[in-house]
Amino acid sequence: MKITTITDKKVSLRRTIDTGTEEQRKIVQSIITDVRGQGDAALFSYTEKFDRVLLDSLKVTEAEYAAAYEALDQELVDIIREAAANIRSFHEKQKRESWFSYNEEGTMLGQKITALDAVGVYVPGGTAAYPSSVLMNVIPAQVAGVKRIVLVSPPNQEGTLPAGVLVAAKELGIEEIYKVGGAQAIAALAYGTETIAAVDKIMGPGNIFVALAKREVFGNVDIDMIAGPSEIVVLSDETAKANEIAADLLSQAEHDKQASSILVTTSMKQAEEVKAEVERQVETLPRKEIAKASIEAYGHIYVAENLETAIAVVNELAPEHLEVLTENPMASLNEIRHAGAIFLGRYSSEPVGDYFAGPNHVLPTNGTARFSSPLNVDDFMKKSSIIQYSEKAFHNNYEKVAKLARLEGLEAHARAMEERLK
Ligand code: HSO
Ligand code: ZN
Repeated sequence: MKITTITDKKVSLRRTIDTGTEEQRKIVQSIITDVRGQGDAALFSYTEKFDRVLLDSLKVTEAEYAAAYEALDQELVDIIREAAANIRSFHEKQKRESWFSYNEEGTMLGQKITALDAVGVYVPGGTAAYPSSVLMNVIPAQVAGVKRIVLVSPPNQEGTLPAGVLVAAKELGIEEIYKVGGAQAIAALAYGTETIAAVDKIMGPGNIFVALAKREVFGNVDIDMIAGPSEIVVLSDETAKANEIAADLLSQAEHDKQASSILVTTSMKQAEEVKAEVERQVETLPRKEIAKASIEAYGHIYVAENLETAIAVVNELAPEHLEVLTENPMASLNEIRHAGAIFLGRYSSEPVGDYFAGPNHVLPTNGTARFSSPLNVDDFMKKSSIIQYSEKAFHNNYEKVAKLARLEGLEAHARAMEERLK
């Protein structure tokens, strides 16, 4: 890990989003065209081509669910239930109500809040098929009141999905789950096929083809953020323990070779200890190939001259996850402006948030915490404005409206007002 000393508060450390190559975009466009033209047939043939399995049905069968429960310890099922309850209760607090307000002229204005009708959640394949991400994407949708929630995920070589994903889905009462991944799954969700009816919004992370497909169908349907590789920044002073910092940095480094794990500290002594600890601990990890590559390419330690400068660096990075391991974490909260999730103190190790505490683990990456928020209930709801003018309000105001209309040269607008005086 490189160690850099920072004395200037104006550092420039932004990451940018991978927008894919021209060739990748072309592939994605032709997959989408095929799915729109051929429906299910295209899904089966792309699944055979990319996932190397020929399915006879896209739907998960009851036998597959039964086998999934068989494969998981009851203790784990109970832990999934407890995590789900924590996540649900956190998101229940976010739920907003419609509101209506009356003025003395008898006019009523308001906002009617309505859940989306149907959403699709993409669950990536391989080792990134996380049951926790099923919980994090589905529960806020359920709290919002979304009636139809569809899961899609690429099948493994046996033509099924990981047990943890199936159990998490079943625990949440998901009824539609399809074995299809990649750009073809996104196209199916956006445009519909014989088996998969189209949805209104597509959630969930995926590889570059999934991300490009989401961009491509955006507008026809809504999408969530385009998630980048996981990021963690630890902000510390000399009171934090190097071994704990190193372990937390590695927790995100193991996600992805492109993940970024950064320490911003006020102590050079600690910086050197953390560097040594990361090098020691990484060797003991099952996913050391990934973690090492990530640390090598994107791991960094910044030593700031004081806490103020350190916080400026953190705000510049605008990380997905920020751990504050200083003597008084709460005292810095006010100055921290940009981070997806902020973990205060040594007992709030990042994985607590990934799995269990309740806040969402779908968070803004790539510095987008400057302008966006964790996945939340609002992402599954939309608003309609309500306008009910009274006769009195109309008579007091129609002329003003007509004048504004004529200022814009829109005579029919003005006459619509005046028609009511006849
Ligand atoms: N840290 C990841 C989420 C995750 N971690 C899932 C473990 N499983 C992105 O926030
Ligand atoms: Zn994680």
